[in-house]
Amino acid sequence: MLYHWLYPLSGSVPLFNVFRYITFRSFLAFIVAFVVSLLWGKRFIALMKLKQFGQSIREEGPESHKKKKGTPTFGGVFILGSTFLACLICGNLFSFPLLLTLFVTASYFFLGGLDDYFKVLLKNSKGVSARQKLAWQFATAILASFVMVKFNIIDTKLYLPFLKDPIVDLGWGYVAFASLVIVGSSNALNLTDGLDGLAIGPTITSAATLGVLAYFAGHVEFANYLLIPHVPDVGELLVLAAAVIGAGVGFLWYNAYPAEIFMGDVGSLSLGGALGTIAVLTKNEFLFVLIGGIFVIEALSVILQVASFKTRGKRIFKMAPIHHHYELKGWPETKVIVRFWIISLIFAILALATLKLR
Ligand code: 57M
Repeated sequence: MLYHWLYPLSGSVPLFNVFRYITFRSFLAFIVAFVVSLLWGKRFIALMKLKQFGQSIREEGPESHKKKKGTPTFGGVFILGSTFLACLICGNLFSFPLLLTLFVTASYFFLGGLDDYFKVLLKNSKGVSARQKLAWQFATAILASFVMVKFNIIDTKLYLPFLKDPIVDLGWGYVAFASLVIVGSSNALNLTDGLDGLAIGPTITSAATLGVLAYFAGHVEFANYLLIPHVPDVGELLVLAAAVIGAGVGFLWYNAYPAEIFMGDVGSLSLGGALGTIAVLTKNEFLFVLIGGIFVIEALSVILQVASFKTRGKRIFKMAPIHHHYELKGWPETKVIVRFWIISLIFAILALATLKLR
């Protein structure tokens, strides 16, 4: 809104010219989201405690998790609330990439919120069924991807890291591919969200990396120089990424071990959806496997564990997702968390390094 209100006045007030710059508005979005998330978080936790909206803990899980019973959840409400507010204040609301990413995020926010509502408030442990969740996730992702292709917001070609030319043009098939990336990202982040701060750490590193990539892809000269596809208007996603980082750091203040609040599905499904959509809109679908490497490893551990158990009757890991495996091996929870953060940081640096190797 500041962009829409103040930038047009820059003729008479030259200072307002700064609102033209995505970098300036991103910095502002980070500050707004961080401060709102930090201040709102404190009150939100107190409210959740008062209402006794706490997490129930599965019996079959690691012993160390039993003491987490009753920890307030729904933290995603103030993460995403602060993110949306920061985008509203600092973003260019005429940017289609920004609007589409906010659409997917809001839709998954609603889905996750409904699931948490059933699980926590109605004490229905199953929440929304897996099938219903997938149907909603795919419907949203297909609609968003269709709009991207139909209105030529992005092309339908696939680009691999290290190669400057696309490998194949999927045509309308790209809608299915993009939807898989978005839904996969949402669910992988959800699986990662099982230890204090474990999901928000890699969310912050991934958002930072994707934000930088969005800025480059949206800038015609940088894109040409780096030999990456140029996507008009996509630079605005740096504002969203910065808002996610700010809100995420504010949330981490409370979610750091020992957590005072969990983000809930309302947070994990929507943040995963947001990252997946940014990866698609910046044409980094494959590089996202590296950027969000922690999410990929967590999801793969579940797929392998379930496949192995079904076909051979044996487990590969002591428990999946893989963070439980390390917990059961005796690593303290904080060691697993910080080591996973370190790995996600290394993945982010490696991903950015690929920019110069084309
Ligand atoms: C949700 N959520 C946590 C919190 C958070 C297919 C199967 C692998 C699915 C998987 C699953 O359901 N994963 C998705 C993971 C839960 O956290 C809540 O859920 C939200 C995220 N959706 O925000 O509201 C628990 O995680 C812990 N937690 C923290 N700190 C945090 O900041 O400590 C969460 C956030 C919380 C808290 O204990 O209660 C969850 O795990 O439920 N299922 C599993 O993860 C289960 N694994 C399993 O069944 N493995 C089998 C399969 C693969 C064959 C195996 O390996 O043999 C385990 N989950 C748990 N205990 N909790 C089983 C044991």
